[in-house]
Amino acid sequence: MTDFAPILPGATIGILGGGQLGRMTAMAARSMGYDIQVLDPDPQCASRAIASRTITAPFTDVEAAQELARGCAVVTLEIEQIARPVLDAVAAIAPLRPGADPVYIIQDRVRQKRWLAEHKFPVGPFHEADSAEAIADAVTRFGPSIAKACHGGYDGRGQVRLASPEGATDAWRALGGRPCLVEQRIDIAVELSVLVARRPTGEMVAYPPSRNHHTNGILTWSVIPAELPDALVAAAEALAPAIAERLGLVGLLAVEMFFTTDGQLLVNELAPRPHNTYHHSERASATSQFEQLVRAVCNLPLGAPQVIAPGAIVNLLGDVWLHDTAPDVPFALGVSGSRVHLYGKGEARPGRKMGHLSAVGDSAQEALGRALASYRRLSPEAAVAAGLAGPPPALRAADGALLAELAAVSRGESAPWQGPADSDPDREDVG
Ligand code: AIR
Repeated sequence: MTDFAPILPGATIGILGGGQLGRMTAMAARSMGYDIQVLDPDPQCASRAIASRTITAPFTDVEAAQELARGCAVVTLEIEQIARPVLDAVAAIAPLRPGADPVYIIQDRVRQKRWLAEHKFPVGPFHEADSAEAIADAVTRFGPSIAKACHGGYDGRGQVRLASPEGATDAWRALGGRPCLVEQRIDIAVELSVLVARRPTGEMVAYPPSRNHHTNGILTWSVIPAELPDALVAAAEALAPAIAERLGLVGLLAVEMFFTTDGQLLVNELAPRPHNTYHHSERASATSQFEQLVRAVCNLPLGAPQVIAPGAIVNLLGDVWLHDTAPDVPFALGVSGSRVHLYGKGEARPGRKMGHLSAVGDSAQEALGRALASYRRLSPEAAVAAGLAGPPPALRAADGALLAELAAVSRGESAPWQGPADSDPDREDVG
């Protein structure tokens, strides 16, 4: 039975995972008077500085996770790759929020896609592959595709792009000869995401969409508000809570979406935790995603999600530290409205998320321009390498196909998503 008693400040919150997402959640929890304990395989994990106790153990260690749960009023997580026996063992001792089932569905890419399709949520064409031949078959059918490892890949890892079936053997090998998901490459007009918070009572709030830009599968920048037509915003803001409710998840759910060049709104992937595309919420939103997670898992009233100042972030990957010139933090901070966020990770590796720059402004365009200007000042070499040395992208004046589709949405000629399929036979059973 769900326990609706609020978990009050002074209590201890456990977090499975101690990376940057746990660290920023822990900071918010500390501000609200909670204590924090974390479990992470890395003894030097980013949350260590904030947590009162760090248990060093792999995400498969049931006994270590039980030890964490015994000391906590509630346990949440900041990475979804936690073994199912660990999730179940924790849930038997303390409330596990988001819940073992939603995490189990989301943590495997094939299971997640299958679940979305079965529940009639809009997804692009995909195929499950357990051999090089199966990958080749999928690419023959789909054309240009992307193969993604079912498990363990995040931040662009465990993904291989395929232009033709000839690449299948190499892709299969590169993914370690393990089952994978093959997705047709989509013609994307806009990448966006919506963050939802859900309490044990079922109450939800959805944040306005964030507009995102990825390079090689890793987020480069995010900006809010997304500067998209109202109809598209409304469709995205309805889609994400419908998924959270159907999953029966408690905590945060980030839904990454594509708006395609032919006017469809598709779900790309789900994350049952704080998300990189809402790091601007610390500055741009009435309630940051990290505070919101604490409120949701402690069953406190959810905070307002609205934008109080247009905001943007640019990620700082390990590459920034690997160029000849050291990052110039003082110069970067000279940009009006900018702030630097560093995660305290000891080792800079290419593609590793080490921190981000944020900026606020009078408009989304200004906030993004400032965050990118700050990035160019921090590391001109990294800006050139990341393709961010030129003028900032114009959020309102994109290419012709996008403008045509967005105009059709604005005129009401195209509906990006029609709402949950009420005829879904097992609608009642989930939640
Ligand atoms: N993370 C979790 N899923 C996706 C991402 N990016 C965050 C979590 C996790 C950290 O990345 O905060 O703990 C791991 O970062 P790294 O650089 O140690 O691999």
